[in-house]
Amino acid sequence: RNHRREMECRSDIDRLNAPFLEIFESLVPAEEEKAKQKQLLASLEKLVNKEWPGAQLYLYGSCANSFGVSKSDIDVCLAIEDTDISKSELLLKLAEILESDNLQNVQALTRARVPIVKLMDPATGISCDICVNNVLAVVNTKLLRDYAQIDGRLRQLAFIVKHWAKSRGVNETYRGTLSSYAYVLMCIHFLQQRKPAILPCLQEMKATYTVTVDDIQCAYFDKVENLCDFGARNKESIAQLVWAFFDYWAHRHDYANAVISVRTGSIISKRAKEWTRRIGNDRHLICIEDPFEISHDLGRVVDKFTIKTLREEFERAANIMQYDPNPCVTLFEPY
Ligand code: 3AT
Ligand code: MG
Repeated sequence: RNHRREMECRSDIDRLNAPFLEIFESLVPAEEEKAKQKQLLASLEKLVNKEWPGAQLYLYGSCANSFGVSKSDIDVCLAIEDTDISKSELLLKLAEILESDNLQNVQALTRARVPIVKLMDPATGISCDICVNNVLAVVNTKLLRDYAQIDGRLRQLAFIVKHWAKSRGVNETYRGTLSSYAYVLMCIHFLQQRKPAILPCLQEMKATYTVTVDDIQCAYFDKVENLCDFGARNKESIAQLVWAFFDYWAHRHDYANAVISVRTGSIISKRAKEWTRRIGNDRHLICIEDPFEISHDLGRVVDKFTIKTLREEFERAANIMQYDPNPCVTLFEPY
């Protein structure tokens, strides 16, 4: 069991850099698209302020964490204090306001794990999910964005991994596979573990940013402009990193005992977290600790069937990176 396979990287790996970078570039949203998102946010805020003058709207998720591919939906958080109505009533009221302003497909999902209102703006074609007072998501969005500024290879790797996961159908939490947020954390963890490290562990450094959200202290070093040559000693190319990422999740990760933890910049044991037993629906078959909500395992959506699918997909990807003559095509073939 402890016999880890030591695989050599294929000898022509760097031949794949240019095509991987091309894929990355093709996924990055244009400035024009970002501008449209900002416009939509501003007009939504104006509308909301007619009913709730003190309320503010924040972008979060991939449109704000710098891991968003073009044509993504946008995630918006409505921050509102001291309302005397319940969250469900608030969402229903919000839906009513949006609908009367001619926004399309307006739908309040008050019973979802994270209750939201969905809508589509016909002027820009942008779809949008609005949640209420989900401040932790705004903070984890900032953490991801800050990590992305330290070394450009994180954003390249995460775009390629997300694109792979969407192409292969393993980016669907409602079907038991992982969220985009989980994949980005897997990439950050992986780059923290490279030797020499490509990313530091911001939560282990002296805190320059501190907020308390729902009794959770969120604190980390956020002066990332001072860290922009942190990863410079590591010369690995994007093709090598894509190869090593899939090799890690196919052959090196210890699924039985290990929890990946971006918060500590290391691996911790399932035992230490008491994640060894199944409790309710939480099975802990692949363990990814949330950086702030540390009792939250982002792998808990994965069940005994989907863990198999996931691991087969990691193995497929690792094999392709190792042997396929044309990995930049084969990797993303629809399933
Ligand atoms: P896509 O580009 O939309 O696939 P995303 O990063 O926007 O990627 P989601 O739309 O799934 O991902 O989620 C939006 C944000 O919500 C991302 C993260 O800030 C937060 N989030 C998502 N899932 C969780 C979770 N399980 N725990 C805590 N925060 C989460
Ligand atoms: Mg999103």
